[in-house]
Amino acid sequence: MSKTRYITAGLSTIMAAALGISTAMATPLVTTWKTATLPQVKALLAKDSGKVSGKTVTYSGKTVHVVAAAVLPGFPFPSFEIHDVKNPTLDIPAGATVDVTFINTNKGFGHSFDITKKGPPYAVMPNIKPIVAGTGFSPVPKGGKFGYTDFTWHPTAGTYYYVCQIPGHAATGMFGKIVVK
Ligand SMILES: [Cu+2]
Repeated sequence: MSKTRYITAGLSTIMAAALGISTAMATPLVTTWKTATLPQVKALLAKDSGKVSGKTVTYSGKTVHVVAAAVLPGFPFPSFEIHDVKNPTLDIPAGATVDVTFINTNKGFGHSFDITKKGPPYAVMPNIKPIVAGTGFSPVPKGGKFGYTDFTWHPTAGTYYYVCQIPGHAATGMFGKIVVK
Protein backbone atom coordinates (compact mmCIF):
# COMPACT_ATOMS: atom_id res chain seq x y z
CA MET A 1 0.00 0.00 0.00
CA SER A 2 3.03 2.24 0.06
CA LYS A 3 2.65 5.10 -2.35
CA THR A 4 6.37 5.70 -2.54
CA ARG A 5 9.07 3.81 -4.27
CA TYR A 6 12.54 4.03 -5.63
CA ILE A 7 13.06 3.92 -9.35
CA THR A 8 16.05 1.67 -9.75
CA ALA A 9 18.53 2.44 -12.44
CA GLY A 10 19.80 -1.10 -12.75
CA LEU A 11 23.38 -1.63 -13.78
CA SER A 12 24.55 1.96 -13.39
CA THR A 13 23.42 2.03 -9.74
CA ILE A 14 25.07 -1.31 -9.03
CA MET A 15 28.29 -0.14 -10.64
CA ALA A 16 28.17 3.14 -8.72
CA ALA A 17 27.80 1.18 -5.48
CA ALA A 18 30.59 -1.20 -6.45
CA LEU A 19 32.89 1.70 -7.22
CA GLY A 20 32.02 3.45 -3.96
CA ILE A 21 30.62 6.48 -5.71
CA SER A 22 28.80 8.85 -3.37
CA THR A 23 25.07 8.62 -2.86
CA ALA A 24 24.88 11.93 -4.72
CA MET A 25 24.89 9.66 -7.74
CA ALA A 26 21.94 7.64 -6.44
CA THR A 27 18.72 7.68 -8.37
CA PRO A 28 16.26 10.19 -6.91
CA LEU A 29 13.22 9.11 -4.98
CA VAL A 30 9.96 9.43 -6.85
CA THR A 31 7.00 10.06 -4.58
CA THR A 32 3.32 10.51 -5.21
CA TRP A 33 1.87 13.47 -3.33
CA LYS A 34 -1.79 14.09 -2.57
CA THR A 35 -3.17 17.41 -1.37
CA ALA A 36 -5.33 18.35 1.58
CA THR A 37 -6.99 21.52 2.83
CA LEU A 38 -6.21 22.70 6.38
CA PRO A 39 -9.32 20.99 7.88
CA GLN A 40 -8.30 17.77 6.09
CA VAL A 41 -4.77 18.17 7.44
CA LYS A 42 -6.17 18.39 10.98
CA ALA A 43 -8.15 15.18 10.41
CA LEU A 44 -5.00 13.45 9.14
CA LEU A 45 -2.96 14.62 12.14
CA ALA A 46 -5.58 13.17 14.49
CA LYS A 47 -4.89 9.70 13.05
CA ASP A 48 -1.47 9.46 14.72
CA SER A 49 -1.73 6.43 17.04
CA GLY A 50 0.90 7.50 19.60
CA LYS A 51 0.56 8.79 23.15
CA VAL A 52 2.49 11.87 24.22
CA SER A 53 4.55 12.11 27.37
CA GLY A 54 6.76 15.19 27.49
CA LYS A 55 8.98 15.17 24.37
CA THR A 56 8.29 11.49 23.58
CA VAL A 57 5.52 9.90 21.55
CA THR A 58 5.05 6.23 22.41
CA TYR A 59 3.37 3.81 20.04
CA SER A 60 2.03 0.34 20.79
CA GLY A 61 0.49 -2.52 18.87
CA LYS A 62 1.28 -4.49 15.72
CA THR A 63 0.54 -1.60 13.38
CA VAL A 64 1.32 1.97 14.32
CA HIS A 65 0.52 5.15 12.45
CA VAL A 66 2.95 8.04 12.64
CA VAL A 67 1.57 11.30 11.28
CA ALA A 68 4.23 14.01 11.07
CA ALA A 69 3.87 17.60 9.92
CA ALA A 70 6.55 19.96 8.68
CA VAL A 71 6.33 23.29 10.50
CA LEU A 72 2.78 23.38 11.77
CA PRO A 73 1.42 26.94 11.93
CA GLY A 74 2.77 28.51 15.12
CA PHE A 75 5.91 26.34 15.34
CA PRO A 76 9.45 27.56 14.63
CA PHE A 77 11.03 27.01 11.23
CA PRO A 78 12.43 24.48 10.47
CA SER A 79 10.93 21.67 12.57
CA PHE A 80 8.72 18.60 12.56
CA GLU A 81 5.63 18.27 14.73
CA ILE A 82 3.84 15.16 15.91
CA HIS A 83 0.93 15.64 18.33
CA ASP A 84 1.92 19.31 18.57
CA VAL A 85 5.33 18.33 19.97
CA LYS A 86 8.36 19.73 18.16
CA ASN A 87 10.83 17.06 16.96
CA PRO A 88 9.64 14.43 19.47
CA THR A 89 11.42 11.15 20.13
CA LEU A 90 9.30 8.27 18.80
CA ASP A 91 9.21 5.00 20.77
CA ILE A 92 8.09 2.15 18.52
CA PRO A 93 7.79 -1.56 19.35
CA ALA A 94 10.14 -3.85 17.40
CA GLY A 95 8.26 -5.94 14.88
CA ALA A 96 5.55 -3.35 14.32
CA THR A 97 4.42 -2.27 10.89
CA VAL A 98 4.89 1.49 10.81
CA ASP A 99 2.64 3.47 8.49
CA VAL A 100 4.01 6.99 8.11
CA THR A 101 2.05 9.94 6.80
CA PHE A 102 3.99 13.15 6.23
CA ILE A 103 2.28 16.49 5.58
CA ASN A 104 4.00 19.72 4.67
CA THR A 105 2.08 22.53 6.36
CA ASN A 106 4.78 25.15 5.79
CA LYS A 107 3.61 27.75 3.27
CA GLY A 108 6.40 28.72 0.92
CA PHE A 109 8.80 25.85 1.65
CA GLY A 110 9.40 22.23 0.70
CA HIS A 111 10.46 19.55 3.20
CA SER A 112 11.17 15.83 3.35
CA PHE A 113 10.80 13.09 5.98
CA ASP A 114 13.53 10.51 5.56
CA ILE A 115 14.64 7.82 8.00
CA THR A 116 18.30 7.05 8.62
CA LYS A 117 20.61 5.46 11.19
CA LYS A 118 22.89 8.48 10.92
CA GLY A 119 22.57 10.80 13.92
CA PRO A 120 23.42 14.49 14.15
CA PRO A 121 25.27 16.62 13.34
CA TYR A 122 24.05 16.86 9.76
CA ALA A 123 25.67 18.63 6.84
CA VAL A 124 23.90 21.49 5.09
CA MET A 125 23.22 18.98 2.33
CA PRO A 126 22.75 15.72 4.30
CA ASN A 127 22.82 13.59 1.14
CA ILE A 128 21.35 10.64 3.04
CA LYS A 129 19.98 7.61 1.29
CA PRO A 130 17.10 6.68 3.61
CA ILE A 131 16.97 3.11 4.91
CA VAL A 132 13.37 2.86 3.76
CA ALA A 133 11.83 4.74 0.87
CA GLY A 134 11.01 8.04 2.57
CA THR A 135 9.16 10.95 1.11
CA GLY A 136 11.67 12.85 -0.98
CA PHE A 137 11.04 16.58 -1.30
CA SER A 138 7.47 17.74 -0.86
CA PRO A 139 5.74 20.22 -3.08
CA VAL A 140 5.56 23.78 -1.73
CA PRO A 141 2.06 24.45 -0.35
CA LYS A 142 0.04 26.94 -2.33
CA GLY A 143 -3.56 28.03 -2.65
CA GLY A 144 -4.50 26.56 0.74
CA LYS A 145 -3.51 23.04 -0.38
CA PHE A 146 -0.91 21.03 1.50
CA GLY A 147 0.97 18.06 0.08
CA TYR A 148 1.07 14.77 1.97
CA THR A 149 2.30 11.28 1.25
CA ASP A 150 2.61 7.86 2.90
CA PHE A 151 5.12 5.08 3.23
CA THR A 152 5.37 1.88 5.26
CA TRP A 153 8.38 0.78 7.31
CA HIS A 154 9.17 -2.53 9.03
CA PRO A 155 11.97 -1.55 11.41
CA THR A 156 14.24 -3.85 13.34
CA ALA A 157 15.32 -2.88 16.85
CA GLY A 158 17.70 0.04 16.95
CA THR A 159 18.04 3.80 17.03
CA TYR A 160 17.07 5.82 13.99
CA TYR A 161 16.50 9.45 13.06
CA TYR A 162 13.95 11.20 10.91
CA VAL A 163 15.45 14.10 9.01
CA CYS A 164 14.51 16.75 6.49
CA GLN A 165 16.91 16.77 3.57
CA ILE A 166 16.10 20.17 2.14
CA PRO A 167 19.49 21.94 2.30
CA GLY A 168 20.12 23.51 5.71
CA HIS A 169 17.05 22.12 7.47
CA ALA A 170 18.52 19.10 9.31
CA ALA A 171 21.66 21.13 10.06
CA THR A 172 19.51 23.71 11.84
CA GLY A 173 17.45 21.25 13.84
CA MET A 174 14.86 19.64 11.60
CA PHE A 175 15.28 16.08 12.84
CA GLY A 176 14.22 13.75 15.66
CA LYS A 177 15.10 10.37 17.13
CA ILE A 178 13.25 7.06 16.75
CA VAL A 179 13.86 4.26 19.25
CA VAL A 180 12.67 0.80 18.16
CA LYS A 181 12.78 -1.82 20.93
CU1 LIG B 1 12.68 20.86 5.97
